[in-house]
Amino acid sequence: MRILIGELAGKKGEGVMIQGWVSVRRDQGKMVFFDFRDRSGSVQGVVLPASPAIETAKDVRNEYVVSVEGTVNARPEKNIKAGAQNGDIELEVTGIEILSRAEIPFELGSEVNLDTYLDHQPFTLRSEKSRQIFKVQNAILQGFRDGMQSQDFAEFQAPALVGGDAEGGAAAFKVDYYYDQTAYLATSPQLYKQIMVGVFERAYATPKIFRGEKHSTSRHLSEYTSMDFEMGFIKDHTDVMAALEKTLRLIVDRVGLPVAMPDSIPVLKLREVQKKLGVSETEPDLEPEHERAICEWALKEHNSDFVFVTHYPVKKRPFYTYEDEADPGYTKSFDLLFRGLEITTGGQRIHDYDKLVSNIKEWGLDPNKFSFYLEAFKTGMPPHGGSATGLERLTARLLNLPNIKEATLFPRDLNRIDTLLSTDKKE
Ligand code: AMO
Repeated sequence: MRILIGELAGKKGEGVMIQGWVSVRRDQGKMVFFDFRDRSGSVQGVVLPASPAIETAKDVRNEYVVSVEGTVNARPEKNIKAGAQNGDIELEVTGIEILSRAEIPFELGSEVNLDTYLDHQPFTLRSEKSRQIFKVQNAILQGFRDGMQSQDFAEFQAPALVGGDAEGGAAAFKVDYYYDQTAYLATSPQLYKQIMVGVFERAYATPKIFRGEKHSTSRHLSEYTSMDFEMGFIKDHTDVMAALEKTLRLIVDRVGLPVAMPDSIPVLKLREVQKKLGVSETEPDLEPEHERAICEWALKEHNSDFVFVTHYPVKKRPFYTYEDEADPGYTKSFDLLFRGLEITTGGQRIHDYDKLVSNIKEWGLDPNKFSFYLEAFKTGMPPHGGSATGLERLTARLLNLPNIKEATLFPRDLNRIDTLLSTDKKE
């Protein structure tokens, strides 16, 4: 029966069978050494000249998938690798069965440029570094779900096929629907998560989001995963920020990487940020270099990798954003910046039906197209708000990866759907 490589340490002197990949093969005189790996780790194997497996061993190359039988031996004192997994044992191989041969484009883990890495993802994703990145991503998503559930939010499945863009500004991909109709891929679950406040009060979702980002940057994808939530009966946007902060703390805790997160994340109004940075207060948003600069300030002054920026101008935000009565012209909305990059947008929403209809018109949109959404408000909606955090952006910043594509399993952008759009591969 197969046992995992991670369990070998407790099997000294026993005969075992493991299954996995060959990471490295080394020939030393008449002996052959291997590093075998499976999902639990790696171990060194040695095939002695007299082993019945020696002929097969000579045939086995890197990345072959093998089933290996052998005895777990203590390593000679001089060969012990202190601190390394299985550093004090090795597997004396008595049998190897090749389950799959492999032909590799280059050695796994070699430094290749990003395009080559992405072109070969079915292979390159197996490297130690990539596996760690996506394990972290797995922990983030699980942490988000647990953080939400622990605050009494219920998960719902947001639709990917929608009638139009919910954000009033994001470029939506068209889909040929039945009977010559046009549908779109969702640019946000915004309208649906608000509708779900009427159902669950507190709802969250982790949908795929599609945006026609016709520019090539290190922070934009055409398809990304969004960690969305929405909650009813709030006092204002600060309740949303508190729920988000609580969940992020849990995520940071789970991931276990060093992150500067003080007891309270600094909060500044957009105009305060602009004043600090010497930028005109009439600018409606922050440029990437300003996001970086204010994050540097937060780290220096508050020992925080995070900073909330609130009160974006009414006209810069989508039609559903709540205006602050105490600060007319500005909204009860926020962005959360993390290590120089916006990772979250959120805020309080308008819950008054008439105000919402008049805003839709004012934003140059057609209220008839929003009648389905508007029914939620017509039929009674509490004060509410929520936010959305980009999974890949958070992963990239947590791991200090310069390009979001390194934190995306199968990135889609202007020039890439796997290798489908590569110019040299076109028919
Ligand atoms: P927004 O459009 O700011 O807000 O998106 C929210 C977060 O999603 C991530 N994000 C992206 N990640 C990768 N590639 C992209 N092209 C991309 N676009 C956005 C970012 C961003 O902060 N409905 C509102 C949210 C809300 O108010 O609840 C919205 O979609 O991390």
